[in-house]
Amino acid sequence: MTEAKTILVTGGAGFIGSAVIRHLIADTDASVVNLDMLTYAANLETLASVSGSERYSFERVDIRDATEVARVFSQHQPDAVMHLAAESHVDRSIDGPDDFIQTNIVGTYVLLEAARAYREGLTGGARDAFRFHHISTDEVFGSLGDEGMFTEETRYDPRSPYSASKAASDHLVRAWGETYGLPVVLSNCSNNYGPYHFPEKLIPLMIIKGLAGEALPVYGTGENVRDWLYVEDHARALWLVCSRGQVGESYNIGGKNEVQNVEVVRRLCQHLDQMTPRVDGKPREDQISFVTDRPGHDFRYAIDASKAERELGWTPLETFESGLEKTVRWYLDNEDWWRPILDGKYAGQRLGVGG
Ligand code: NAD
Ligand code: TDX
Repeated sequence: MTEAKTILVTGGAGFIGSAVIRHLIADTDASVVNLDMLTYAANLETLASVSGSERYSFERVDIRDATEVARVFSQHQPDAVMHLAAESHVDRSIDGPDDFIQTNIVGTYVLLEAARAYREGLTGGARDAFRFHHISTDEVFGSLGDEGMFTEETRYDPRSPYSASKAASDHLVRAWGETYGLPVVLSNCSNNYGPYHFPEKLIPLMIIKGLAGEALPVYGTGENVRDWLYVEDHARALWLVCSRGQVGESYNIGGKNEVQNVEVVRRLCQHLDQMTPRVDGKPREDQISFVTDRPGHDFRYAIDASKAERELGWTPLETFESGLEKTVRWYLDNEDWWRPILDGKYAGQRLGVGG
């Protein structure tokens, strides 16, 4: 798909979608249509650096609204869809799975049907070049023990309402590829971190609580392992998957940064202590508090990204050390971005303890 000109990005007002849009506007000549219904997780200020571009437009639309989604396809005539819109927080899926089923499964179905109908109306090169790229997670593969890594061949084994809904949407996307010939590509990525991350997720929550002198709630023993990837490295990978990936294929994306949760929190504390020491001079590690575990807490994720490296020439540029330091610095410098979230949408309370 070398001729792609207009990219329909769903969920572009979220954490990863906004990084994709900033990358597309800054580093390619593509035009971007951002389709987002603006849930609690969205923030249009995240797009301030690109919203003035004539190559950017915004549509406030729910992906479950078939009429509106069809209108957006017809009006903007996209060459590709990068589908990121989703409910994304595992803890919220434990407290209330319904939105996850509706948006992640039904919404993806609505989008697939709209893409199929729209592509039927295209001719020649445009029809062949059209792509539907589904952005998914490594959580669809389940939980690893101490050894091994997820590859593209790993059997699906989702264990939370969130990961089950993402697995279902992956299956729908593949089915639309096989059955209707929709040119689909998929990617499954590990944990992202970086600027503009909603403070319900581990890293931004610990930075903000660390600054406030509050307890840092580490679930269970803190020995669970996540494989961290800087969000801008993911955004570059996603554009490579969309523009160069083979139709029908999926690509695992990961940062080769496996770290235990408690170690992530310790490193964040050390960065904060260096950049802005506590008034009493004590280390923020003292604030770490081990709390009741997440129900069904996956033990370990680790991604083998060699296919994306080999076939797409992608490699992460950020190390975990440099990325974490940049991230802490960003939260220190951008309180005007996250403070209103704490005051309105989410105040940092524990989520997902289950019934
Ligand atoms: P996010 O929660 O920050 O953003 C999601 C965006 O989708 C928000 O802007 C929200 O308004 C929008 N949205 C939600 N429901 C919608 C609907 N019904 N219609 C239209 N828009 C809707 O999520 P994120 O962390 O940026 O994740 C983006 C995608 O990447 C998701 O599909 C997620 O599953 C996947 N993913 C995330 C990670 C991660 O570490 N965050 C890792 C791998 C994959
Ligand atoms: O307060 C906390 N304490 C804690 O110990 C929080 C919020 C989390 N945790 C643990 C749970 C996980 O083991 O930290 C780890 C990371 O938690 P999250 O930030 O909630 O991410 P995770 O559940 O791993 O899922 C993320 O990565 C994969 C994204 O939210 C998903 O959208 C993505 O698919």
